[in-house]
Amino acid sequence: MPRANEAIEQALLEFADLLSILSEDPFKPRAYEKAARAVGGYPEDLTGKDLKEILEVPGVGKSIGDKIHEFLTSGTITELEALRAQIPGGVRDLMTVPGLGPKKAFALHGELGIGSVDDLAIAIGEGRVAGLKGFGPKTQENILRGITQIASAAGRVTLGVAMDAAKDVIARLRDLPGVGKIAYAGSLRRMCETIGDVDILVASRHAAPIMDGFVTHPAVTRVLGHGDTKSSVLVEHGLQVDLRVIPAQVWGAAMIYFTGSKAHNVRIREMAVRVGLKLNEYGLFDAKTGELLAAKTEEAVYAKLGLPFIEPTLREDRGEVEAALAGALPDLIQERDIRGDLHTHTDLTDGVASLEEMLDAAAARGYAYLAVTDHAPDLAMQRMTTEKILDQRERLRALQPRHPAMKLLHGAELNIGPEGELDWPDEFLAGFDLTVASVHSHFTQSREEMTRRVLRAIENPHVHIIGHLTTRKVGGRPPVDLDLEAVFEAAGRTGTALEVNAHPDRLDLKDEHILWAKRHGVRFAIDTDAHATTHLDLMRFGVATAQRGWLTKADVINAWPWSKLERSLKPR
Ligand code: DGT
Ligand code: CA
Ligand code: CA
Ligand code: ZN
Repeated sequence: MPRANEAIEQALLEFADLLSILSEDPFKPRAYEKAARAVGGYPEDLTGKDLKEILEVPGVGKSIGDKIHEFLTSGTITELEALRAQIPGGVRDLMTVPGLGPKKAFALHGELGIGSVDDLAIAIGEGRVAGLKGFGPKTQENILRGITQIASAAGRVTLGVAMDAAKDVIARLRDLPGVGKIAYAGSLRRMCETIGDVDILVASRHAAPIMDGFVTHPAVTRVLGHGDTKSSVLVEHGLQVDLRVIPAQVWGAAMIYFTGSKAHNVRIREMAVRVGLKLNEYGLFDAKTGELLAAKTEEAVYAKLGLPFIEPTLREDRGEVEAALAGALPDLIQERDIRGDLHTHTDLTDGVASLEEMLDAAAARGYAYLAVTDHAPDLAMQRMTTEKILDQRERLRALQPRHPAMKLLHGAELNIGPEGELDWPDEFLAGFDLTVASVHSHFTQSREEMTRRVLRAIENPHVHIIGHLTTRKVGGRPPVDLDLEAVFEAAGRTGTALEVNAHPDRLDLKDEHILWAKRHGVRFAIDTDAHATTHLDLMRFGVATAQRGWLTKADVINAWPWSKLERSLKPR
């Protein structure tokens, strides 16, 4: 089963959201938010824990602890239900639009009687919303973008959610008798940013007991189909999981077929046809005689087509077949190439782990360096001060001897202000080993303003990395409006690295942007932006996204040895 922590985190975040609408107290919602994050990042599964154990989670006091305990024992929180009941359904529906907060939702509902997302789109189209205070053309445009995004994300989940579900199903099926190979294929294996459904393949000669084990999995909420060789179910988040049982002799051909993408399959099938072959999920055949030429492994099938193995993250028909034919496939960055994380937080700001815990967790991953980059003062709610960050620097330096194999870097995540200004003057910035600069506010500036703002940060010699450039959330907040061509040109010219934020809710830069930026000679930093020790493991999603952007380890500064990275951090 998935950990209870994520469900609790969601419930507490909703609690915080509802409180921020319904109560005047600005601090209470923050306490719930902080506790939610702490539970989400807590290494231990809270399932079955008693109140005393729950109170060991940092940031969880008696009142929140009671609610968590209630959730664990009954599956719900009475007070949360009561809060939900106080918000009109129409307002809640409107709040599902990314970028539409509670205040605006209440105004639309109360003053114009708009009670659904569909109504809202119509009302904007008819010009009815324009009369409302605070709903200028820019705001309306943002709302419409948000609505479009909901439509295109409908029925899909993030990579992180799909990966958890797939692992959960595979863990249970793996031990069933008769299960040989088992693996996920489809968009999940290609590590796409959103997943429509999870495709799992099992090699076995006895499908029936495997199908039975699958459809009775405790995570299954509905059985859509229960067949001899294929079954489909729904699990949490309405996610569909398809399971196919195939003979082991055709494993490779089936894996290629069901990994896709469809466009990649079409390309290689056409290649086969041109030389008198036939390719399908059962193998590669001589079209005339029907003789089976290859099927057992992906390598064998590709080889008979005259191709080297093509990594799943490249199989999007973006030139990988041509590159493979020319012997010019990129030597893709791998997770083992990553030598450190350059964007991480501690409990000095909104992280949930202490400095010591973060360092220990990074050391356990075998990192050669780690940058601690807590938020800077201009993000007011984090209450950072110059004194606090200097004190942290001293503590970090004092901890260095405990980590002889890992270079500790003291940094900060700076805020790129609306004019491109940063939190501290240059002299102070020069004192950091490394800085990340990110946009955290004023998301709706015009393209010209936003581009000027980001370019100023890129040109600042004390900025080493631009964090989550577009600020988009997958299936949530839309990206800011930026002249990416100008940004990538400047980043390439100055050597300021662009982040590939590994969090599956962000994946920012995303694959297409990485490909585009790479053409300008941009350097990248694949970072987790960890707010908990467990988040350091999200690195794999960042690496996969970098692979989808065709990056090699030479492109990625945190795959460089410390001596090379150190040289690149000197002010330009
Ligand atoms: P998704 O589920 O929308 O995130 O994306 P996929 O790529 O997982 O698509 P899905 O689940 O419909 O199918 C899994 C793979 O099966 C797909 O990547 C390629 C293969 N496939 C499905 N339909 C076709 C087809 O009509 N022709 C070919 N050549 N391959 C197909
Ligand atoms: Ca799929
Ligand atoms: Ca499917
Ligand atoms: Zn951050």
